[in-house]
Amino acid sequence: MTRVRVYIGLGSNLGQPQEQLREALNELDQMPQTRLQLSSSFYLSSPMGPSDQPDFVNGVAELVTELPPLELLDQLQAIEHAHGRERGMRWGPRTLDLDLLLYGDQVMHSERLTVPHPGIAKRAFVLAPLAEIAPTLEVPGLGDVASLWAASVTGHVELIS
Ligand code: ROI
Repeated sequence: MTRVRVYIGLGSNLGQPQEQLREALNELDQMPQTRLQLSSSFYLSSPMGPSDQPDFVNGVAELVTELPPLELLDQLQAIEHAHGRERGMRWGPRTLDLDLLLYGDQVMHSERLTVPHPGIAKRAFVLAPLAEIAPTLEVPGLGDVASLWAASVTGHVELIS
């Protein structure tokens, strides 16, 4: 099997968000045929979507995996589920969100999965941690991460740890 480098966006604004992210990083490293390579610092970010919810803690992880995209997505959703994630209000608060941002240099669209993640180009809460660990990474069709981060406008993001 080929080994593919993938990037996962982590986010939480319920139930001790930093703990949620720390546990999730361990769980990502324990997925089958997958290793955690790098993780960003954690960032506090103002909520995108309804503003009457707590600020988010966000981070990004770099993994190397042999799992095909949809099997990786299944694993990510199982971890979200184990953290008590309920599919509630659109753009509402959540205990743990794991977004598959990039799967190698692949571009794919299906009912379950769009890669690169459609929000990647604009969201400062994704680009700040991604630029920390992979500034020169090319996002297929969009350019390098550092340039996208410099051009991003949405929301306040600050380093917390
Ligand atoms: N807002 C921020 N700042 N960070 C997130 O991870 C995040 N995730 C979401 C919504 C609710 C859209 N807003 C977010 O799913």
